[in-house]
Amino acid sequence: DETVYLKDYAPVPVTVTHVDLHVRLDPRATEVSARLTCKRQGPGEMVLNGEQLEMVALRLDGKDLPADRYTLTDKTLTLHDAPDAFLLETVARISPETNKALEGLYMSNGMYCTQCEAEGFRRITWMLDRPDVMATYDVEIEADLPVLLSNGDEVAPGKWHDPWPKPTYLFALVAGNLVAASDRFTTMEGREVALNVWVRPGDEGRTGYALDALKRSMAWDEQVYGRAYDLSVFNIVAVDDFNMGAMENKGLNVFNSKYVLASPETATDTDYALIEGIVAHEYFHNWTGNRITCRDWFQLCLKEGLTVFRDQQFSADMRSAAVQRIGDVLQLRARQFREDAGPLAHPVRPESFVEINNFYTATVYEKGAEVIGMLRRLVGPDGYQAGCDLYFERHDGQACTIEDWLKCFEDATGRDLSQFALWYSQAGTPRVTVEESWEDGVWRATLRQVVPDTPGQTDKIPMTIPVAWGLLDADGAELRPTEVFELSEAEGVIEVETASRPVLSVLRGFSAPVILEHDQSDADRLVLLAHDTDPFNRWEAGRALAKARLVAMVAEGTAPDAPWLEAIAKLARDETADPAFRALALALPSEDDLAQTLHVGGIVPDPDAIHAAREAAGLAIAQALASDLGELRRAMRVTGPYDANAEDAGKRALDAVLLRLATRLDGGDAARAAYGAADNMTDRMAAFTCLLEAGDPSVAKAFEEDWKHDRLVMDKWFAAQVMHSAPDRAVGIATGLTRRDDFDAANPNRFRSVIGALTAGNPAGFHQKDGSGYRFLADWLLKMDAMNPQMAARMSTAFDTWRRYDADRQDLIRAQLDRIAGESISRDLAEMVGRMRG
Ligand code: BAL
Ligand code: ZN
Repeated sequence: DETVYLKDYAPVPVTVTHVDLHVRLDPRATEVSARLTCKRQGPGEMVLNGEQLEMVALRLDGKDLPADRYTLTDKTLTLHDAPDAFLLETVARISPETNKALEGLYMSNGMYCTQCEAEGFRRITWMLDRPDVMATYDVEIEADLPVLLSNGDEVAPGKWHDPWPKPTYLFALVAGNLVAASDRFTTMEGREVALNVWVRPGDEGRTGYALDALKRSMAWDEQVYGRAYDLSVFNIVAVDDFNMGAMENKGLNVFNSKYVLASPETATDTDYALIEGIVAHEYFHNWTGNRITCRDWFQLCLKEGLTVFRDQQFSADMRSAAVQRIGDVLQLRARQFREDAGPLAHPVRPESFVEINNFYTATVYEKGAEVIGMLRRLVGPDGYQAGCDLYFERHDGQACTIEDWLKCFEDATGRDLSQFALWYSQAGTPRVTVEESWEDGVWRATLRQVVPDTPGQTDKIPMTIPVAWGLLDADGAELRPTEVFELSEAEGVIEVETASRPVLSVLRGFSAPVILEHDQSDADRLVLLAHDTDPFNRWEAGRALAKARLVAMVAEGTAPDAPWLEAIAKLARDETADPAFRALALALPSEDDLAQTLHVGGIVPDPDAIHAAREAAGLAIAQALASDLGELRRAMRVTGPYDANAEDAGKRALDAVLLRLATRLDGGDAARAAYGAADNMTDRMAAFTCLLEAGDPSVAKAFEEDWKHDRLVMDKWFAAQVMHSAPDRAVGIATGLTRRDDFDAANPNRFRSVIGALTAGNPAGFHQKDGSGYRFLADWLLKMDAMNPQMAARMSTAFDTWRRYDADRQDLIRAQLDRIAGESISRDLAEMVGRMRG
């Protein structure tokens, strides 16, 4: 059994305090010489990790180590009778060119780069590859290449010194023919920092936004968290082949080029917003993750949940806080609620794993961030700041646990957080039901919570749930401003004396990651949609109304009703509301969201019926707004050159929604005009996807002609055709795309742009009842697993909702899961498939 358990944690008997690396780069025969300064801190053998390494030399204190003093396997190097203090020298040979797993040292488009989180360093050299071993580093890189980068400060060409002790997972090395866009930043402590964004020659013109986002992130972390940068240089490198979005290596962040490179011609507003958020996220890790790191991988949320929360705060400050919050909640529900409701549910801090790469999940990241948000609400902004200050002061330079984090808030505020800590250990999305009554001048809301069973966890204990609420009167005037009710038992009651029946606005700002069951009337929801002072709940009321309609359309075959359509049309025309907000309010709940809602309501979701209902609702909204579409779109016209700012982006977002409605009525005339007139990728993609939906075959050809030279834009082209095709054609289109010469499955972005676009972007296409979507995915998972197990394992989660569907679909999915399990597959994929089969 390869399962690792949190309860088994023990510190290492012999640690490493300094690492001296000499790396001589070669595509097939890179030589890594390591000198580790080792120190005993307890009894036991020293077991170093090392995988896919060829041993060239092994010396202890300068002498070759006799064979009886060590044991070497394909995973470990064990030293017998190691002394109290010694220097361990190893020389390893590795082959970066053939490394398609993109873990450890590999090559991407002729450049060398590394990815060490979580356990990639062991593919570079023998080392204690775990986060509680923190060492300083000296690195020397030898290669006939112009740019040689590693962590820390450059002390001579190709020689780097990192004075800040760090775990192996934060190590990085980059070498290649790169050029930098550069700038400077002076920290509040007066430190001069050189900032560089390294890209391939030709891409320099697309670095400005990332560089600007970096400077804003540095200033924000000083202002809001009092955290300054701590080296003389901060490097970002854009890499085309990258499993994740980006990686926070100390002083040398490595990014998927998709999240660095942007120009108005090639990137959309969404890309710009993601670049801003991810640049900030990786930068913020310098304190939450790097200076204070995790004791073990079970504590991953200590750095990830907190850093996601911090990047969400940053984006809210840079843009519209309301729009940011709605976007964050949409993501949370789409990915984390889905995960929490199925066979892959796990606590924010898991208690066991087989392959840690399988736990870089929406639960650890996004629910982890929600837990921080709840903590901040419970202790208040001042308490939160005091707790964070104490955390940075007390734990700088340490590898910590969730207990360490919470203790800082207990000590800073005097509050007992033992019940709150259940958010880290109990999996599953709590359900909170709200029942209202109004009698004899007293309004009462009874709140009840249930934490559902999840794999391996039953009979859960009530948690501390901060429920923000307020009251409006029937005309929408505010009766009670926002307060926080702490629901800490199975049941709680809020009572207010009021002469008239109030309208409740509950879970304002989505104050807790729970599923709310509140049987509110349409009339009350319409009041909230029009008047709630809490913008999140204004949007939420509209969403609840839309969901109720769509569920009835699917389950009962009803048609959308006039009052709802009128309310939506009114909101679309409401010039006092932010266009970005209106765009979000006009968007219908996703097909996957509806499938989950039906499933929870005891109705087996039919993906085709859901798709058809959404189409019908879209058409009805288009008809309700028909006479206004032209004028509304004209009002959204942005003048002047493209700017990625939130205000302009909001106008373009609303215009795109309106164009999609217009396309339902005119068969693509407006979209064709918009495509021709577009001077930026946001408008161009909006028109392109409308034309794909309208079934215009010429547009894909034209787009390809214009952009075939650009890998990132072509990723959009691949994905759009799959996502915006009719469901019964989606698998065929995806299959055709994978047969093209420019479909390179080894490139994660390209792989996701076809396979991920089908599974996540065209649910009715993926769930075709002949099982062709399931077969297509399984075929690709098996192919991908042989190259890049991490990627295959992540993509396999598309199967995790299989229990929602009808018996035929369940059988078809199970057959594919059984087929995969029967093959010789990686530990990564085996763990995922095993959990999904249950
Ligand atoms: N640490 C992996 C990438 C990220 O979360 O920043
Ligand atoms: Zn992170």
